[in-house]
Amino acid sequence: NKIPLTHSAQLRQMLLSDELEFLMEAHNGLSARIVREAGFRGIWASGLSISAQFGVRDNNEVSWTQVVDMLEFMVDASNLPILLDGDTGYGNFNNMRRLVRKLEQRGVAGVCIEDKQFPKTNSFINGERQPLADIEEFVGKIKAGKDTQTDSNFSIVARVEALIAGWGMDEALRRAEAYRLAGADAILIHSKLSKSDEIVAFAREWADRGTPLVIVPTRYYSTATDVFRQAGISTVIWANHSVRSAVSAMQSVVKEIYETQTLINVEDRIASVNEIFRLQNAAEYTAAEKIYLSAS
Ligand code: SPV
Ligand code: MG
Repeated sequence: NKIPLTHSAQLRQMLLSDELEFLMEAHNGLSARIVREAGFRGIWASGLSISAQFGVRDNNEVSWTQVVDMLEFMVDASNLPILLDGDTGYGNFNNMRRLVRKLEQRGVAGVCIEDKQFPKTNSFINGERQPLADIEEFVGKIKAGKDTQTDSNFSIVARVEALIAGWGMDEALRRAEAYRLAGADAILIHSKLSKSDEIVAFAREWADRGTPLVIVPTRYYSTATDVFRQAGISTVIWANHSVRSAVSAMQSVVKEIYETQTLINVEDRIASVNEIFRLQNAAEYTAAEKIYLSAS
C-alpha cells in the first residue's frame, strides 16, 4: 500500500543515491515509451534531440513552449522522471521562473540549465568560441528557479561549460562551487575530449563537496562505465543515442524503399504495425470502448 514516489522525488533519489544511475535520451512520446520499456528509470529530454526531431538546429529555434508541449507527451507516454535539458533557461532569471512553474505543472522532475547565453549553440559546435554567462547572472538564475519551485523535490541541475569553452579546471571548479552555493541540486560537468581524464580530475577535486555530479560521455564514449563509478559520479546521461539510432534506421530503410520500389526487402527488419499499436496502447482503447460504447 505504498504511495508511489512523485517523478521529482524519483529523480532526486537517483541524484542522491550511492549507485551510479543512468538517464537515457528521449525526444518525443514514442521514444520516451521505448526508453521506459528498456528498463531505464529516468529520461534526459535532450535539447539537441528534440530540436533534431523537429528538423531544426540546437540554437533555441524550437520555442520553449513547444518544448514544454513535447514534454507533456513524454511524461504521459513514459510515466518516468524527466530531466529537461533547459539550455540557458530560455532567457533571464524571469524566463527561468516561468519555466520552472510550467515544468512543475506538467509533471517534469527537474531542469538542467547551462552557463551560456541565449540563444545557445550546441557545445560540440565551436564550443571554445561560445561566450559563457557571467557567474553572478547565472547564480541569480539558479536562485530564481529554486525560489520559484513549489515542490521541494524538483531538481535544478547547473551545467558548467568552462571546460568546453577552454577556460580551464580552476574556472570550472569556481563556477561549480558558486552554483552549488546558489542551491543547485547537482552539477553537470561537460567535456568535449575523447578521454575522460578532465572529468575524472574534476570529480576528484569535487569529491568532498557532497553535491552530486552528472556527466555526458558523448565524446568520451569509449570510457568504461566502471571508471565513472570509481570516480564517484552520480548520474550518467546517454544524451542522444535514441535519436541517432532512429536516424540510422530510417535512413537505411527509406533509401532502400526508394531505390528498390518495393517493400519486400524491408518488412522483416522493421517494427510491425502491431508493434506500433502496442506502443500506443491501442489495447486499452479497445477495452475502454467496450465499457463506454456498450450501447453500440
Ligand atoms: C543535449 O543532449 O542537448 C545536450 C548534451 O545538451 S550535448 O549535446 O552534449 O551538449
Ligand atoms: Mg543540449
